Amino acid sequence: MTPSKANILLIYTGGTIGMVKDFETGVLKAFNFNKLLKSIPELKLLDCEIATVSFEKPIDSSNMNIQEWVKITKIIEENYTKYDGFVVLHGSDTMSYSASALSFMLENLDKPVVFTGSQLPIGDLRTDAKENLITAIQVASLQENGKPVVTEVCLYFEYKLYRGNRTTKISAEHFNAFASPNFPCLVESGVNLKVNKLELFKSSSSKKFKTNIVFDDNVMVLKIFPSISKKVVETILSISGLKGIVLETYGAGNASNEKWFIDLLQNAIQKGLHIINVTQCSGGSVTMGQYETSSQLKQIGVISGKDITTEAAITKLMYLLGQNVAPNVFKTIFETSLRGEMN
Ligand code: ASN
Repeated sequence: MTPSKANILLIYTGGTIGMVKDFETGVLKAFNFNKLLKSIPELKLLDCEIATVSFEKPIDSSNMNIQEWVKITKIIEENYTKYDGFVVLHGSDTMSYSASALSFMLENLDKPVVFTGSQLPIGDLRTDAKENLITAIQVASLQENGKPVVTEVCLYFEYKLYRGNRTTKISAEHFNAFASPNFPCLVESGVNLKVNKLELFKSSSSKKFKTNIVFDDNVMVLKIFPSISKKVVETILSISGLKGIVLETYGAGNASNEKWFIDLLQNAIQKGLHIINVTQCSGGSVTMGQYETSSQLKQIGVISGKDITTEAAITKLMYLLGQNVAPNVFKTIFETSLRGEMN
């Protein structure tokens, strides 16, 4: 018996991939999906069935937010049993945030969800869109013994498939626009597709796929810098309704150990604010207690983000707050890898 062709659902949310230049202003704006598909006759040559669905109003990914993530999640949920894999066309600017958010919204995935996009519009002569889109579809179609090979939320860009919640956008110029500094790539596209099987995420196969669409936006990212003032930190920590902060610190999770700074953080934690320590470095991990400048952070109950990206940390925070995780276990759960987002 010949194996049946994979059924792929292509979800178009917007982004440069489908943009065209406005005649009058010269700015790039999201465009109609059907026109976009006509620009890629190669899609017909792929060995899979492709169905498409588009956001009614495609957006530049700078306008992404929780409501739009829920829209993508609902599309996947409603079509989950009908398709073998999903490819999400998305702007590159916030693609790492969306891939991270979706990794938490989609639980016990047993099918691939591959985000991709491009740096140049699909109609551009030198576009990177075609390779990204075609290979993303091929990756989503990969099957072994009738089962999808990839069963997680990923991001495909410029010959590499990454775990989505490990990525970060590193270039506004190069086609190679993403990096996954703390986790190896899952698939490399050369003459063949080389799958790094050992690194693929395996969710518990006995558990049923479900979605978590309640996210809490009472969060923020605070990047510290030498000379950050007491007034600024005090004002931020007293924002009404704020429930969690991703604190971007130096190196292995270090920050000033001036008394006013530690006192402000301690006070906020005692009042119930969750503070996550992530590093400003593009690679490596937070290790609180390695230096004197991080020992107090550990003592006052700051949560270690370990080697998580800021994108994954802020979306995980929104997710866990949305789940109403009890304060006494919040730290333990945050410090546990839920979708392979940290080591
Ligand atoms: N501004 C675009 C977006 O994120 C950038 C891109 O897709 N390359 O929607």
